[in-house]
Amino acid sequence: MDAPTLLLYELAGADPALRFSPHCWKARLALAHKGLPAETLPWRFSEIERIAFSGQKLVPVLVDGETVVSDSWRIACYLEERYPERPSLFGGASAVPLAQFVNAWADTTLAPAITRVILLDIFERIHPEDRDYFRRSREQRFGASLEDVASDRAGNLAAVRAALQPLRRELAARPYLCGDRPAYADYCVFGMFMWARSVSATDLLAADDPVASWRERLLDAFGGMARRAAAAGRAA
Ligand SMILES: N[C@@H](CCC(=O)N[C@@H](CS)C(=O)NCC(=O)O)C(=O)O
Repeated sequence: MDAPTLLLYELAGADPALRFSPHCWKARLALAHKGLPAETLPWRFSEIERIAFSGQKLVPVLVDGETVVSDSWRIACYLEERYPERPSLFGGASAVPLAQFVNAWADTTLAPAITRVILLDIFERIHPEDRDYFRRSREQRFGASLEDVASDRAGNLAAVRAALQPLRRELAARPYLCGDRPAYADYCVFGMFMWARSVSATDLLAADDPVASWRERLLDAFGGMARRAAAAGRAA
């Protein structure tokens, strides 16, 4: 029997091929890990109506037949439950809370630090119609202008590199966070790197950072799916 075709709504830039959301990358990687073909649909900040059927305003949104799931963590849990015969995203029930912790670390520690480095790059890459909303919502969130948030480039980049210390320590001991093979906890963190890679020419990692070889391995995973994706300043 052919695998079903799923739909994944992903945040896109002015160029619809540019898919930069870290949470959408987590969902896309989860689908690839499960070997599930999915049609990925570009979605922009101002297109709230297009995902109104999901009952909320954020992407990723996964549509699997009659089932609609939003939120990357909920999508991963849904895929694990719905497709148990396919490779496990977590490696067993007892590993789920740990993956959830890594996701929380990526969302609450890494993402805010990375945002400060790539904020203006995001602003430049999004559709002109999305810019007013993006500026207003993010300036409200930060309590400062986009330009002020991004002004200390060297300091902001140093903060990201410092925040990566737990990842650096673990990846010195094994090829992936999840062991010999990547799994969902890896994708939670790698999604953050795909976010930066998609919109910004700034490399979050120093050339000799041990995290870089893990990132290279994940760029090559699934036949180079992530490496081939549209990215700022890089040939597609
Ligand atoms: N916790 C959610 C976060 C989803 C989220 O924040 N999505 C962003 C894209 S990265 C979004 O849709 N933003 C729309 C907006 O800011 O209006 C998840 O993990 O999926």
